Amino acid sequence: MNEELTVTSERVEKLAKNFSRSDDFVRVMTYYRCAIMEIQTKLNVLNAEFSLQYDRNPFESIESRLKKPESIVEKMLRRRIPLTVDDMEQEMTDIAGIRVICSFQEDLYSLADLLVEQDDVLLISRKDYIKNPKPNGYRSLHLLIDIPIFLSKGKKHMRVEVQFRTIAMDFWASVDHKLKYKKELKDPEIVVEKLKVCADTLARMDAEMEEIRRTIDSGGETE
Ligand code: 0O2
Repeated sequence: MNEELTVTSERVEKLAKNFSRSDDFVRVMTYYRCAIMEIQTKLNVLNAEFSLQYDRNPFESIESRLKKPESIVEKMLRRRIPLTVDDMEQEMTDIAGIRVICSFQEDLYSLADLLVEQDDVLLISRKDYIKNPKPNGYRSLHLLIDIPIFLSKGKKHMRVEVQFRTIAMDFWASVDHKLKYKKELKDPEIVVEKLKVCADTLARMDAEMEEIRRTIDSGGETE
């Protein structure tokens, strides 16, 4: 067992326990939860309307999460961000996260565009790891969004990271995520290489499925 790592994670755990106990932390996390609800509602409305128009739902499922206090503290320490709730709000952009899983790549882009076009949604940044996959093969569209939540004493702007991906991209990312925590891998380089091949294969399958859908939508005629 790596002793240094154990000491570090113990320290993180202890700091996280104190940090997450404060009233300010609990209040801000509640605001992030509200921001997630706002975006989820917007996506559900778009899903319902889209299905009327095109006879299919653009997304299969939505997942959401608030970053755990341990992960927040670990990242803040790593990035040398002072451990205060104000600094957390200012510097951390992934406390609130939503993942939208779609069947087709085309729908994923349409949904993302429709979301950011809304009056009260402000797009802060857009990272397209589908057009520009990460070297390991990771694919997803990441939007960082500013959204107001309406509280009893006024309006508060919150930031939420929204990840859009297809079922195939999500399958790959979930397996990749799991493997990263497997420390007993015998040959990680080969694994990384094989995972990259899988990611590329899945991307080709996504493109083929999209092609099949287009053929069906156009009445079954092929070019
Ligand atoms: P979790 O557990 O999913 O929350 P930052 O987000 O600031 O640390 P960066 O590089 O700006 O750093 O963010 P990036 O890489 O654009 O997006 C980070 C999130 O994207 C990750 O969050 C993952 O959810 C996902 N992600 C990015 N790269 C990979 C990858 O190679 N494999 C997998 N499975 N997911 C990836 P967290 O907080 O790391 O993890």
